[in-house]
Amino acid sequence: MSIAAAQKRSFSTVLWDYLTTVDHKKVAHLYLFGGGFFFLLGGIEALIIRIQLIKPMNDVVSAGLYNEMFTMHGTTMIFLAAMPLILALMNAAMPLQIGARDVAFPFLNALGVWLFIFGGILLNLSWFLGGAPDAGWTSYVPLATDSASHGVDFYVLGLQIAGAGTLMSGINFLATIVNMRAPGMTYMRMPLFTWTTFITSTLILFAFPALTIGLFLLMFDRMFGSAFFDAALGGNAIIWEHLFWIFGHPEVYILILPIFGVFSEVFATFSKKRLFGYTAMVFATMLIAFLGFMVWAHHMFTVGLGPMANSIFAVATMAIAVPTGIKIFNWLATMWGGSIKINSAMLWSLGFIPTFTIGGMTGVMLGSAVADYQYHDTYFVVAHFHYVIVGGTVFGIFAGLHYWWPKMFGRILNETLGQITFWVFFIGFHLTFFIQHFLGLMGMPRRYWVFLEGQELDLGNLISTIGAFLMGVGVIVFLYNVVVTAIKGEKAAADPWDGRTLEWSIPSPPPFYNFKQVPLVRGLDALWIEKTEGNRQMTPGEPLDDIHMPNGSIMPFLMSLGFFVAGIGFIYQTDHKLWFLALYGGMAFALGTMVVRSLKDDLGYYVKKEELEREAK
Ligand code: HEM
Ligand SMILES: [Cu+2]
Repeated sequence: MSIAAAQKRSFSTVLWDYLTTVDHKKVAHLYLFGGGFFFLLGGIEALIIRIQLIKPMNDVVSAGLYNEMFTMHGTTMIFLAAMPLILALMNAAMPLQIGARDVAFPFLNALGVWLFIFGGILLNLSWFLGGAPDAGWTSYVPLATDSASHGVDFYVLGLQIAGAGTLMSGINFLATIVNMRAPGMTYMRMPLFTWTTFITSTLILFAFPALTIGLFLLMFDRMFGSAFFDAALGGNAIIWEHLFWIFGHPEVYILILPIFGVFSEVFATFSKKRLFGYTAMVFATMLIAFLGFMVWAHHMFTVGLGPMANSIFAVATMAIAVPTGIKIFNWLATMWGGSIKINSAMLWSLGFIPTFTIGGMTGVMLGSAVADYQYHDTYFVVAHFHYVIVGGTVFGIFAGLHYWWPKMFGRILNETLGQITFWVFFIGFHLTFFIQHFLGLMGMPRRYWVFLEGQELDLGNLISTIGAFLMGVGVIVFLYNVVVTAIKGEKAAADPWDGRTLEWSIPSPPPFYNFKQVPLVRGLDALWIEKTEGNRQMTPGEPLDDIHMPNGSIMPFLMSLGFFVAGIGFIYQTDHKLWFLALYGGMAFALGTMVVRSLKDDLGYYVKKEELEREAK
């Protein structure tokens, strides 16, 4: 490979390049395309749900198909859209923010993204192979163990494979941030997005194993005759709920903490001020992460754990409002007196503050165990969690994409289209979900296929559906923007936003080795410090020298393919023993690729110093 690789490349070279890439910047693209695709799919499923609920006693979809729709919508949005899109932002920005040339384990990074893609494909194959999962994204037993089609099996195997990928990414990011920071980049000089990536990765590290275990037990109950959750045989169905929510509650913080990091970068950059209360922000993030592990049973208030347990979990839940409030006020104080520039990234961030605050307030309401008996499993809950995951995570993903798009693709997204996207989506969002609070309080249950006439639920549901379509329009405008930008977008300078952190000190898009010389960091907002002292670029933290790079590899793709085939084998071996061939074959193939990977020395290659010098001219 040579640096002067700017020639026009054919489709197959580009494809091969992505199939074999171990470069975090291209892995970010893969997460973006994969996550974006599934976001559209989950969005279509949401629209089908809303079409069914547009009027009372509607019959556009059958009851069974409706169950599949909301199950796949929730599962897809959480695991295959929101998380991968966040991983896209992390891969795109975090290594650059700490002045690293790559992540600690580039091969593992590629393996993570392919496991996610194959897991997502496996899960969605269920639509074509006799029925999708239909027991909700929470897959509560005994509903899940009794579900007759193979749907839930696809859920178990698909999530197991995709989840393994996420766990790997988390570990990889931890190792990267601990080991690969540029000289001078102490922990308390790290940009906030890097901090939240770090803390989120610890959450992944501790939360995902609970899901893994839960899925294994469910798999054994459904496929191999065990009875972990079967009360009739001495099992316990509540154990599933505990395992699921010990994972599931931290999961919502995995979805929101990185986004807090995005907003912190955006507010600081476009207010031209250093983030207010940086240290408090870091510790508030840690505190939220810690409390996030202590509150899972607030999803189980109505299970009957008793008043003592309910009270403890209620208090712990409400306590999270404190560090979250600290953050909200710090963002406001960051803007206070700043020289504020309002563009698309800023609009999403500004829109987030009131939206997320509403979501937080209904969260505190739900955290009251007594009141939850009334709200539980009503549309109030649906409204609450969409206010936090859409008003938080999805807004933040859009903010992050508008902010880092120039760095990721070398072009700036069209500003007008960006603002149209925001306003259409924002108005659509509040139309859809605000009214659902009241539908819930009026008794409309969650996950019901139809509602009755004459219960005053008609108008609210109609408005909600109209809002959902507006959101769809917003997304279409965004896609149009992406296409327009790709064709004739404005070329981005290295530092289009007058940024503060290291990623803006190198070209857009960055060269494959990121930093020619790893920069020397002298404080928080490293680039800003140099700018204020009149330096036009970062002072290098090392002499110019050969750069060691990893080789690309098709192995991560093949390994994931092996697990995918084995997954299908697992699902169908209950029907016919011949499927054991796929099971063992896929496993053997995956393990074979691991053996090859372990035995083959792959020392990478060097970009020569002379080549780097020549390029500088
Ligand atoms: C395009 C905007 C969206 C619309 C119109 C929408 C609509 C809905 C509706 C109507 C339900 C409730 C179904 C029912 O209980 O009967 C639902 C459930 C759910 N949604 Fe969304 N949604 C949207 C976006 C999202 C996003 C972005 C996420 C996550 C990142 C998400 C996560 C969930 C989850 C986890 C459930 C629960 C599924 C279940 O009960 O098993 N939604 N959505
Ligand atoms: Cu929770």
